[in-house]
Amino acid sequence: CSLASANAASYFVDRHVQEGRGDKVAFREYGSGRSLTYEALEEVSGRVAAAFSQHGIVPEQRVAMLVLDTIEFPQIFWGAIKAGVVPVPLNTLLATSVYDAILRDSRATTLFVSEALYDTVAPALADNPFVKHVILIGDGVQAGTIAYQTFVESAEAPAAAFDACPDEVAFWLYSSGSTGQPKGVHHIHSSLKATADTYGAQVLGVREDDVVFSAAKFFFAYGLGNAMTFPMAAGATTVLFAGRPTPDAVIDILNTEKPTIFCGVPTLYAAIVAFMDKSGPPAAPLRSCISAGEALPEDVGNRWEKHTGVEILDGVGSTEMLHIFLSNRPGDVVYGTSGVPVPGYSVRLVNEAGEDVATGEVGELLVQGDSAASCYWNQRAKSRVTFEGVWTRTGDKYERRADGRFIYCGRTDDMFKVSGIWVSPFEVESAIISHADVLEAAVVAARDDDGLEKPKAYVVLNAGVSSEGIEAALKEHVKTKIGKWKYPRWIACVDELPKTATGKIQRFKLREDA
Ligand code: 3SK
Repeated sequence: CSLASANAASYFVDRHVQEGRGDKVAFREYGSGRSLTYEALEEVSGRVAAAFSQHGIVPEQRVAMLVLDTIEFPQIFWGAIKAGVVPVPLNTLLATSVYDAILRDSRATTLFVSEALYDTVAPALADNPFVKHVILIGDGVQAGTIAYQTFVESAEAPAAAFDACPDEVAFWLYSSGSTGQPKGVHHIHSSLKATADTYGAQVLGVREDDVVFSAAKFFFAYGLGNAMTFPMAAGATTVLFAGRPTPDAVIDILNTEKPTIFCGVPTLYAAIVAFMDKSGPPAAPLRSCISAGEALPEDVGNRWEKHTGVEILDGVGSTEMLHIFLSNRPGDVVYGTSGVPVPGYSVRLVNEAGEDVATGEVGELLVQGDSAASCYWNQRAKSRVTFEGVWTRTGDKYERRADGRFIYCGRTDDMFKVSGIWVSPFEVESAIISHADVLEAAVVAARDDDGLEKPKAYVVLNAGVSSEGIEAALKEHVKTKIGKWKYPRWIACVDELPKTATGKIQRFKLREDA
């Protein structure tokens, strides 16, 4: 299986120059004026690949990337892949102790770090036995580090792509850990094209003339597909933003960069909708908007579409499957559902005995497709229960409706029974969010005086709304919307909900408190 063309960088990067698309801008940064053409990316990624061998960093070694969404990210990511070195993009919002754990777990020999993130990771480097090279991206200087520019210039000429096998590990991602336990997920060279050919081309339909902006960052599998591999597969352009995607920042990017495709997560869509209620929609030529990370509340989808005139394709994916495998389709969106399987993927819903459940019943979602990860690094027990032959367990509970659409019911660990009937926290949250005074909600099980489980809600109210009388109003609202036994017996108004960096609510933290 020794084919240079199986190296993912040959397809995503070098092919564009061979096909005469070298002058096209692949990436441009919002706010800085910096950009990168496909030809420049081919050249610099080749130099990065050569610089690895210059520094004794050899194929299969891991290089950690604590890198913001700037043009250096694709240079390093593809440079590593070209060299057969394994890039490990890291969530840029973690704490020092988590970087310490991940750097040790991955045994990365090299760390690329954006200057702004250096102080957070530096204490984790002090007694790390594996990291030999720290490469600093930015204008500053730090003792013991190599400036990125110096690293790139150490290469005399760009290197050609390493002869990779399609099944060979190309990169790792650490799962965002909604349970608090990051795991190194192994992805192979062919998986990148597998997601671009399926969801990227056949659902999102990215075209060469598209300009894509993803509020989800590169380090998240969702952002990596949205902003890197899908636009690059089509020869399109991506707008990069290194900062925090607040509603006003996103609206400004939509107004000034004029993307045709916008990729967000439900929390952000909810906040932008509240923002647009006051200041109106942006003037962007959007033709497609997508959402993932968690299920999009129906009300948020409807309000976004009312403001912008563009539907949101809500879908579900996972770090293990690399991107979205269930999705609504353009022109056939039903808010409140996750749509239907993406071409190239098949799904099953199973009960605890592993038997397929009937239409209308809740089961755990299993998925099959070519982009599945090969394993979790050094976690055999977890790998065996997640990757069962051709099927990957998602840990999500779903119901398949008679029309074939899938309805999210919560994580397997989050579901609970009230009076013997399953309650999906997500369904209760959706009902609460549909109240005009509520921005966000999270529901977990708490025990009443009899030791029985009942829903407890944590609620973030819209700006300026008083919490007086809200408890009774929300209880009544939920009762009428979804059924009497599902209403939250307790309601706590909070300023914000605990979330992973990618926007998933960390219900395990709320359960500890409940
Ligand atoms: O959580 C999701 O829905 C998701 C989607 C695409 C890629 C990765 C993830 C985790």
